[in-house]
Amino acid sequence: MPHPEEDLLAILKKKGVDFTASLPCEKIKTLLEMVARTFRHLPLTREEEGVGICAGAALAGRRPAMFVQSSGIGNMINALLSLTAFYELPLALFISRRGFYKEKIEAQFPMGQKLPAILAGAGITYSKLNTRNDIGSVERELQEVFAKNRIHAFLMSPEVWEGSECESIKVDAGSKMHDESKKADPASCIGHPLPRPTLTRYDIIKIIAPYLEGKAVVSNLGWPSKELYNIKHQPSNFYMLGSMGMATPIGLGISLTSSKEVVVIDGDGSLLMNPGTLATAAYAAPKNLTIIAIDNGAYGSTGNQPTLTGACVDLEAVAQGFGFKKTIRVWSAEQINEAMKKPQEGPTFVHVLAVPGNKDVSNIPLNHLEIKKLVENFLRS
Ligand SMILES: Cc1ncc(C[n+]2csc(CCOP(=O)(O)OP(=O)(O)O)c2C)c(N)n1
Repeated sequence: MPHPEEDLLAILKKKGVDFTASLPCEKIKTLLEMVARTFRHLPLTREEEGVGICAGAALAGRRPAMFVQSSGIGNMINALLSLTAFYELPLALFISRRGFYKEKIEAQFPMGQKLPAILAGAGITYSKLNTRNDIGSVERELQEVFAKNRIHAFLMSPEVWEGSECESIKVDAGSKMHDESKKADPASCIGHPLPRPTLTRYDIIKIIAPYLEGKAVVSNLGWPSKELYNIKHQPSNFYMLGSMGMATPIGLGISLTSSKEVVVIDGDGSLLMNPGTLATAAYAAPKNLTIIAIDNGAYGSTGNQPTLTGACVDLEAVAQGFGFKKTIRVWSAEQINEAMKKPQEGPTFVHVLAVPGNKDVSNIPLNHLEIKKLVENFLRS
């Protein structure tokens, strides 16, 4: 019976890996749960910080391993070269390689397909794990990582996990992905405990949909965009298909250069990946920008792994701390309607508390260039 996740973790244990960090990819969600249960594990807000954290752990004598999606390498490359490689520190990178095997999301192609060339260009050695039969090769490479203090990337195809009989535990916000002993006590965190919401992202998009009419809308990658398309498609919707963390920056760019009203539908995980953009938005202060942060406390599009908003972060306080003067927190249909009705001079930050969950809706039948054309036509009209 195939248990590729267990086989991989057995090798990691044998080679003394004792510190792990991850940012989720849907294709390795079972592996991530098992890593978090097996090793000391830190959930990350951005792949790049993991490089720094693992460098610190390596300095203290640990044997670190990171688990990320191929897209995440784009967020890590400078730190990998100017920190880990430069100081000759060990780091094992387990990369869920997308854009390569039975890929349905075209936005995964550019990074996934060019990854070997990017790593080769950066002088980072890599090996390909195409099927579960390749897992055995990890042992030799891991030996080298820790003996010679270097980086090695394992490019793991989704095919490796096909037919796996490893059980996926049900992941809820607050599940085992967080090391409970290290978790902040919510009562000691500003704004926490947050009110208990009942609405899902889909419910919330349904409520705000009438207020989006005729506005430029930038929607976050993954399920949020699919749900928005199914609830209210309009030519002025910019559906992100990749580039996590860029929803608010894109909306900010539009609002600064066009007279249209702009609404960003962002997510907690994505805002935590790139929170500095809230400072830039507060500083630039476009009046026509509304950011709707749907905070379900989870990476909803990759399997509901909890984000830190469920543990210690108050996104409304974050926006205020970065300089937003107009912020509001809402969690019921009445409150959301009220917040959307009020004609506001922005920039406005609407923190909408939600429960995790995706609506089973169809894919967006437009490709990236069609989406771009429609939005360009709208913005330039
Ligand atoms: C750089 C990068 N890292 C990881 C991913 C995988 N990924 C895609 S969507 C997503 C979760 C987004 O979570 P959130 O912003 O909270 O929105 P939700 O899906 O919960 O609405 C992740 C981790 C990615 N696409 N890019």
